[in-house]
Formats: sequence, structure tokens, C-alpha cells
Amino acid sequence: MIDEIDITRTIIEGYVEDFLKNIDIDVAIAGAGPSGMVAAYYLAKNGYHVVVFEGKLSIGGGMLGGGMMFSKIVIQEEVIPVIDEFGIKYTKHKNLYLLDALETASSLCLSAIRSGAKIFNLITVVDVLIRDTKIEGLVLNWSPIDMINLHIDPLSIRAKMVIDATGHTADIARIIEKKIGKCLATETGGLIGEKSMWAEKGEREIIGNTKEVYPGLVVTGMAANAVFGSPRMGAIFGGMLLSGKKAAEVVIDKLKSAENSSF
Ligand code: 48F
Repeated sequence: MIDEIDITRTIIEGYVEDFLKNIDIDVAIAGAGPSGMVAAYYLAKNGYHVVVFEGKLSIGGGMLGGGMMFSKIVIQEEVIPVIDEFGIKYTKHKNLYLLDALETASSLCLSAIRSGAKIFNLITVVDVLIRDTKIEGLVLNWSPIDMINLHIDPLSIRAKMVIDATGHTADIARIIEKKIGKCLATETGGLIGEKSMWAEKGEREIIGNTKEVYPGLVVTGMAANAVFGSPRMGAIFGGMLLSGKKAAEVVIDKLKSAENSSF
């Protein structure tokens, strides 16, 4: 016999157990778009305790819609090794490679989870924990609470490093600028804002923009271009994937040097 109360108990106990395992971690990532999921995959693969908090019901961010709802995306030649690592299919068209947007987003998600990353959906990052001018965690709330602006206090998690993978809105860098002022590692100290579409330039600049922008906070993906004032690039996703990989490398370097300096 199937008892509905057993279903309820199993789901709630399982979720709470899972959540409690993920409140004091190495790396917290805001956003399960392509850059966030790639960063999560490489961090988990290297043995780090990494958790992604995604505000929406769905994972994949802007990748799911492809270009203007044609659910295809393109990448460049140099990204093929990353795509092969995730086992995603592609076809060649002149100097571009065409991928299915849904296959790509779901492959990134499955690989991240299978390599040990945890992804929570429907949770919005609404603030950060800052101690002695370093980010030390995230402040979270259920997305529907945030969306309808109910007056319900959030809860927090602790992380040694945070990655802002929130895309065009660059929510985490924006929160820091709003709460602390012009303290970001940009030319002006503020969030410069993304420029109009220029695929070539945006793709070229995104890797350089993927770096620590405030102590404890690394920006990746479109958030990196928004923070540093580089162009958007539309439905070419090579830069997003390479930026996620670079974000993981930057975070690993930071964590290793913090470990070494504590000896
Ligand atoms: O926007 P998104 O896909 O970011 P990305 O990884 O990739 C950008 C491309 O999709 C595309 C592009 C390609 O050239 O320009 O736009 O940089 O994914 C960002 C994810 O973050 C979530 C959001 O719902 C989306 O799934 N997100 C945004 N703000 C928050 C958040 C927040 N405050 N808390 C939690 N999740």
C-alpha cells in the first residue's frame, strides 16, 4: 500500500538532510546557467564541496532558449575539448559548431551533479555574508517569497569562496556595490555594465574578466562581462563554458593559497 504520509515524510526528511549537509561548504555558486554549472563540475571533480543555488525552477539559464527560441547554440573550435568532456554531440558549420541547447544544458547539469556538486533550485541569493571585507557566505530565500515580496527573513550558508554566475544581472556583485559602495576590482570600483552585442569582442574578453572582483567573490559568464563593461555576445556559448572552467581554476588557486598560508 502506498501511504501519502510516507511520501510527505520521505521527501521532507530527504530534502532537510540534504540541505543540512550543504550549509558550510568550500564554494557556493549563485546561478545554474552554463557558466555556473561548468564551474560546479570542475570544482566537484577536483574534490571541492560545491553547491549551486538557482533561483528559477529550471536549470540552464539563457541556454535553454537557444537563439531567439530556436533551441540551438553555437560554440567555437577551441571549446570542443570541454564539450567532449561532457559527451555532448555537435556538427560543424564553417568555423562554428552547432549544439542542441537542451542536450547541452542537461548534460552540463547531469555531469555537475554526478561529479559531486549539489544544485538547489527555487532558491534565490538575496544577500551575502561579509566579515572583515571578505565574502564568507550567501543569504538565501525561497524564490516565490522574493518574487512576491513577502516579509519573511532569509537564512544563510557559509562558504570559503563564492562565484557570481547570475548572468546579465550580476546580482552578487551588484549587491556588494549597493551595500558597500565602489569596492569592486574594476576601473571605477563600480559595476560597469554590459555593452551592446559584439560576439567576437565579448567572447575574447570574457576569460580575462573571469576573476576575483571582491575578496572571496569570483565572477563568471555574462556576470563577468557585465561587471567589467564588456559586450554581450548572444547565442554563442563558448565563452560561457570556458569562463566557468576558468572560474573553477581561479577558485581552486585561492583555496589552495589560503590553505598554505594557514600552516
Ligand atoms: O543567464 P545565465 O544563463 O548566465 P551565464 O552562465 O550564461 C549567459 C548565457 O545564458 C547567455 C549569453 C550567451 O552568450 O549571453 O545569456 O552567464 O544563467 C544565470 C542563472 O542565474 C540565475 C538565473 O535564474 C539563471 O538561471 N540567477 C540570477 N540571479 C540569481 C540567480 C540569484 N540572485 N539567485 C539565484 N539564482
